[in-house]
Amino acid sequence: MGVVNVTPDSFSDGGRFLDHAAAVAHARDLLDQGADWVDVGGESTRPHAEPVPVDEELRRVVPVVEALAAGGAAVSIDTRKPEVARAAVAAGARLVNDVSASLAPVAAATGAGFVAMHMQGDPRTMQDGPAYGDVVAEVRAHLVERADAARAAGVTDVWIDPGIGFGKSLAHNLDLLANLDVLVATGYPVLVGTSRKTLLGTLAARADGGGQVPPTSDRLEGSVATAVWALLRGAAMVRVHDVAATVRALEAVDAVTASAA
Ligand code: HH2
Repeated sequence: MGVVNVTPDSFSDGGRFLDHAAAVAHARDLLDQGADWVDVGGESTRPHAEPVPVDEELRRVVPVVEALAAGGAAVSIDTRKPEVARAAVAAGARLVNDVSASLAPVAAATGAGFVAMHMQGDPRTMQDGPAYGDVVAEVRAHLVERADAARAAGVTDVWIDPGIGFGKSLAHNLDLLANLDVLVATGYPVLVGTSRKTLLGTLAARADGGGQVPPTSDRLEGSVATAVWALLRGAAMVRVHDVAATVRALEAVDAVTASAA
């Protein structure tokens, strides 16, 4: 799944694809590079982000979804707002990717699929001391409850996502990635997004012997490594900014796996 942020302020590519034509061209590039889905979003959910008014979010995403879906692309809409999810599905999106895990009724009413992602708190405050007893068990329980409710409401295509970086410390993120099999064992397809996130900046600085955390534009190695890790541990899809590099890495790993079989 390739990321298409039609925003001025996304944490890694804010402002680059705010123009509709630039967003559509970028999404087409990601599809050419091997993405199966493009995930279009009009509101940053990075730590401390301020919410975007519904009209502005609609203005950002609907024409982009429409253009891509008209060309046959599998489009998901990354939103927390029912109005935006509804309009995007009407414009051709087939999956509602919801970091608040609250939009199952919209997915059910429109016939779209649904991604329930885990987030502790909300973007404005979620990184102010996130706390869990057992992060893996708590995230699993929350996601299963949301996914079961979505199924019961009539959604047939239901995904779960641990929400890496959404109200989680480095240790929480690593624990979730290390124990992805617990989520995979629920039977719901698992989506994982680590791409360019803070945990990878922290780990890159550690690898460099301490000091400067590299900018989001310089976190490719960790992004690809953790995407490959997630898929090898049973995730069904990864959400990435760098599709070409991820596809190449997977091709190499697939070749080894096929040869070992
Ligand atoms: N991460 C982001 C946004 N949406 N959706 C899912 N299902 N899983 C994720 O991990 C996830 C997500 C954050 O990344 P990005 O869209 O690049 O940044 P921003 O929220 O600043 O636009």
